[in-house]
Amino acid sequence: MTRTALITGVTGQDGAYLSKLLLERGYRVVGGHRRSSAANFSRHERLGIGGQVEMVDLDLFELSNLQRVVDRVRPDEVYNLAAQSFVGVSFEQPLYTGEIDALGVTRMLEALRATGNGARFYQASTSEMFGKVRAVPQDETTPFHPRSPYGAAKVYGHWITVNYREAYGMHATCGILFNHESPLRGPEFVTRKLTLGLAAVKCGHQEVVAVGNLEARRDWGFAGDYVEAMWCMLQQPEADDYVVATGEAHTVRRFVELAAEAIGIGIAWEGTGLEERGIDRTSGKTIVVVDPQFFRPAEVDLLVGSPRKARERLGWQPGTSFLELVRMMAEADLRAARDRR
Ligand code: NDP
Ligand code: GDR
Repeated sequence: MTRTALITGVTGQDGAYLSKLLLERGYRVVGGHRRSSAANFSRHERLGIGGQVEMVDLDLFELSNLQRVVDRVRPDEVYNLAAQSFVGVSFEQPLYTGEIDALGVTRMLEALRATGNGARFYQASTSEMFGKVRAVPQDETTPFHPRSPYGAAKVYGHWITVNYREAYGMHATCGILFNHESPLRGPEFVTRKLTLGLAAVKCGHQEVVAVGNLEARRDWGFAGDYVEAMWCMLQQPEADDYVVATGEAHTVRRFVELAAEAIGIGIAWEGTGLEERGIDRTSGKTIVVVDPQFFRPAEVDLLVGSPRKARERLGWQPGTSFLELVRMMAEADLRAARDRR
């Protein structure tokens, strides 16, 4: 029998990759998207699945809306990917971030509990919950210490999911995913900002790329690999929590260097602190500058995860290396920038 999956946040990076995966596996995929003045399904178009997902209006702000959607759709699996997902903006919009990323999860769980058809639930938890890390690498037992309203809201979303599992026996699982990127990544996140910006510099569309903290270290994987882990989690007989990561950390600085190299630019660094600049070795021009507007009021310096449990229990491992990921993103954005000429 055809299984039905409901994906909230279906228009986002992960929503698009997960839709493609589930369609390929024969699911009926229903996507929840919030109303906006211009519907944006461009990621689905880019993955060649435009029009294949059944779209429903869904906003995590509105409990009655979620109840009606769940009643109508009768999902077997629910992937709760919707969120205000940008850490930087969460400092500017802490209440909205809490409404959606914390209480929104409870609304979704309540809607499912009320329907009582036993749908399996996936919550998009995050490495940002580890924040000021208490152990390196981080795994499922590492205590949380969030460093942003986003991280704090996600900790609530995580624990309420665990609570509904324990209190009501729901098959509710949290995937604690570390940063995952792709050519479909939102342009405000540092990796995509860099690949878009450097491609624009290369094509003469812009002079410089301004960034914040070059020393931040992240465990970056490929989104296409990570949605596979989400699906594996919901196929387990028992619900549980899993870290999904590569186990490798790199600095933002290293990402700049490799992304530039991938499109034929050699970078040399000059100066320190706010005066530091990335220079194009060939032209001698400054192409990367540091701008304090991109610093965060409280920073997460290092995140690196241990994917051991996911490997042992789910048989999951990342299929794309860091270098392959950087090249994939840099080359895609260079091709697009050239087409804009
Ligand atoms: P995106 O920012 O690309 O997508 C977020 C999605 O949520 C969009 O579809 C957005 O809709 C939707 N959304 C936002 N607010 C609401 C709302 N009030 N009601 C319904 N939908 C809403 O995020 P990603 O795809 O990168 O991430 C997916 C999830 O995984 C998020 O919860 C994120 O916090 C979490 N996560 C992401 C990681 C990553 O590295 N990518 C790592 C760990 C966790 P719209 O298109 O209208 O804006
Ligand atoms: P993050 O991703 O906060 O880890 O959250 P982001 O790419 O925004 O930042 C990563 C690190 O890079 C530093 N940085 C910059 N960040 C941005 N956005 N822009 C810059 O110019 C810049 N310069 C340096 C940041 O300070 C930070 O240290 C992402 C989101 O997808 C979350 O939803 C998800 O939960 C986590 O990853 C895991």
